[in-house]
Amino acid sequence: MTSATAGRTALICGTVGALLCLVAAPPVRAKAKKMLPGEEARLAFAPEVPPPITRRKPAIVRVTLDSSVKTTEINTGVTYTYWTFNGRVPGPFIRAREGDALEVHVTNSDQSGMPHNVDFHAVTGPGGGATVTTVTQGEERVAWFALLHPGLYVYHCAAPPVMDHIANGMYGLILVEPKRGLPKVDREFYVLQSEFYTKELSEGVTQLEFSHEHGVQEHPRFVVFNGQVGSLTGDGALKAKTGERVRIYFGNAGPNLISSFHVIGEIFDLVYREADLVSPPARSIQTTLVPAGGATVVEFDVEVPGTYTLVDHAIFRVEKGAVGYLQVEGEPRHDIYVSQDDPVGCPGCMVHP
Ligand SMILES: [Cu+2]
Repeated sequence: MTSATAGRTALICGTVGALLCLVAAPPVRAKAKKMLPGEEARLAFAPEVPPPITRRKPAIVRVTLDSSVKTTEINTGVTYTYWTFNGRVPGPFIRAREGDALEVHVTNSDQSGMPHNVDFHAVTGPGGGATVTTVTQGEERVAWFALLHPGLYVYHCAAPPVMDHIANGMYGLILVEPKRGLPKVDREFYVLQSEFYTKELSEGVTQLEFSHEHGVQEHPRFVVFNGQVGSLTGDGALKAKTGERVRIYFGNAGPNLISSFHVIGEIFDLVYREADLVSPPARSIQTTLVPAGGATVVEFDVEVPGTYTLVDHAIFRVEKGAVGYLQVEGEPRHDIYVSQDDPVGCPGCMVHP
């Protein structure tokens, strides 16, 4: 057995509850009494979230992350060439369970020739997996990682220069559910904040170019939810009904800014601060800090119908795109919210549409 094979065998057999051994070398496999089951990872693209995991035993969870570039609108009438996982920014939301082994297949369809890889903040080991997943166009690498800690984690590309790969869109979230699962809610949403750094537009040009210099200066043109301005407005607004309980899985890919995540008109009933799914959650929170490369999970009941506004409460960032809506339908609740006069909108203010 080579050292690599022995190590891989040790990982799959040893850290995942000693159940056993999908890729074990023959002598080990022969001793296996029970094979750890394998399954495809549950994936969804923002703002969707894959359904909860109902099994109560560990599994090997397979996921393929393919890197490619894609040019699409970042703001109305303005395009940007994103670097992506699976063709989208943010990349897919991956749902797994504490004790699972993540089997990741990393591929590269990027015709520019750039190498890419994946650093999972959910992974214990050098580079969060980046050091063993670097691929160039046409290559595939496979690695297995034990998911030892429950939580909501950022993943991102960490190929050099790492800041450019993050700044151009190579990130997403992976949820590692606690072994007992999470409490049932009515709606779950995937929202990821990030910023984009671009050069000035020349006259007559509608394609924005990346600016490493503005990244160094921490001077973003856009601060957005789910990859582009307006992703959670208009037809993209989140929807719920009165009486429902909402959970938002909120990540911050940065690459520079800290988010002061707030929903205007709501108070978070629960905040799993910094996406800590082990400790008791905080209660009755107005705004929660989410560091670059970090995440949070918030829950709240929606009692009163109307439009609620997701913002980074560093409020000038609303003008850079950090705004989205949750539209709640239902009967009025005059026992909670009532006025002598009708509400007055403020067209153009963005926070009270
Ligand atoms: Cu990359």
